[in-house]
Amino acid sequence: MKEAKNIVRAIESAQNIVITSHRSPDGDSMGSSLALLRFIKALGFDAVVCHPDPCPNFIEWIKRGDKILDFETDETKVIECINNAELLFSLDYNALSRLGNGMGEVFDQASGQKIMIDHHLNPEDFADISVSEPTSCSTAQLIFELIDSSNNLHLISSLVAEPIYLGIMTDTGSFRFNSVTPRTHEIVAKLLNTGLDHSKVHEETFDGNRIDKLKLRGYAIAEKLEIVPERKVAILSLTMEELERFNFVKGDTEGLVNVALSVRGVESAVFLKETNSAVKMSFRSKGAPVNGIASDHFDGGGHKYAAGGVSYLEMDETIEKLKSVLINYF
Ligand SMILES: [Mn+2]
Repeated sequence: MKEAKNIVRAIESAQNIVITSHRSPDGDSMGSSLALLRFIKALGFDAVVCHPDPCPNFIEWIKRGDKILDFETDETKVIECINNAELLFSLDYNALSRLGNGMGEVFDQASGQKIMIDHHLNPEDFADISVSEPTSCSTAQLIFELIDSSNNLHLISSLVAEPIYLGIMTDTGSFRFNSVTPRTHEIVAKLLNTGLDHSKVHEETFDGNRIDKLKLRGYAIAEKLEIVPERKVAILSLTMEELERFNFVKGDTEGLVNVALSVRGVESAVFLKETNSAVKMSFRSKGAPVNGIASDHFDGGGHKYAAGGVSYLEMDETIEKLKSVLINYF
């Protein structure tokens, strides 16, 4: 990373440092934030991590006593930190809208030096130094590169390695996506050499299921999974009544669409979830693109192989409409 030495120099000369990341924290936003924080501490300095909203339960454990302020809970404090900072990091996002309205404006108006480190496409130009590497599997991997390229590998303890591993693991679907390269595995080898307990990271992240969540998913697969063989499409739906029956909480249906997609012979999957206001739809595919059907018929859009949509019809009518248009896409 050619900017690494400049970035470390900026860390060494700044009075107050703030690390930010995007809304709805995930393993990579949490991992890259905590890895950078712990690296800055290992250099002998300090920083404050400020996120837009609180971190979800399943990755709460990665904090290990480090504090993360969030704008939703501690607005005044976050504004104060951002305004007083001489150096501000933007990790795992490349557009200020990803901070949400309130925090985005505060960040935009802040006078400190801004450094963006990110791996998404089409970065906005808001930072003084921008490290934009869309070929990197995760921002956590870029934090490793920052540490490596500034000749500070010796500062990677297992405490620094752990959040880097978490970010790489979650952003690569546990090392299965195309974004994983030989370099990723080289980095992971170095992380393991610090004494990091990698199986603990998997266990803490994925083995914290509530029994209600598992029963809801079991029910969905046993009773509600429908295959349309002529179109190689799987359809999975859950009504509000069904969700309530299993004491649904946010996150319980996360990734369920990928379970439908994992059926042999199935090339595309649609997951429909009823909410108070509408039926929300997730489209996934490993064959034909799905953004077209989402934007043409369900007020949505997204990427070629992962898209979202919405329907204001009843669940039954929505599924009927979906089935009637499948033939045009699959
Ligand atoms: Mn990421």
